[in-house]
Amino acid sequence: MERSLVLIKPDAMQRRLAGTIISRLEKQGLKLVALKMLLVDKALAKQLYAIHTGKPFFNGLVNYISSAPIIAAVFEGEGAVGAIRKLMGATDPAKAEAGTIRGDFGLDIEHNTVHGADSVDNAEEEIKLFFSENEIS
Ligand code: IDP
Ligand code: MG
Repeated sequence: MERSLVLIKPDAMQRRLAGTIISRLEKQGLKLVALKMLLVDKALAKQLYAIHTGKPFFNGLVNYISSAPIIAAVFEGEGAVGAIRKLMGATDPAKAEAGTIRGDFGLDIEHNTVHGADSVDNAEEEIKLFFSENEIS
């Protein structure tokens, strides 16, 4: 059974969208197996987004994700990684289809409401950044 990491980003938390986002994933049959609310520090933000180091938006992205508390969650299901990426929609909300989380709620390419791991390998690494094994059901 596949697992993925989902983050409910500061823009979603501020607009009281946490329940809506969790509900959309649950309605697709994904099972919540871990959940926590936390303020991401700069070191964790840089690890999460290490692949984007040096890009023009990197510093802004690190500051944004560590600017206010977020929810980190692990969802489990068949093909969970791909299923969640599909439910999230394109990175840029302006290009995300209606009915996707980013298409419906994203503000702009940075403040795009949710994070979801983009591969099974990255999901495993990202889950380890936020959860220890005994925090996952
Ligand atoms: P993803 O979240 O859809 O996987 P990535 O390309 O991995 O997209 O980018 C990670 C995050 O960095 C995005 O979700 C978004 O918050 C931010 N981001 C991506 N591209 C830009 C940009 O061009 N300007 C500002 N922020 C960006
Ligand atoms: Mg990505």
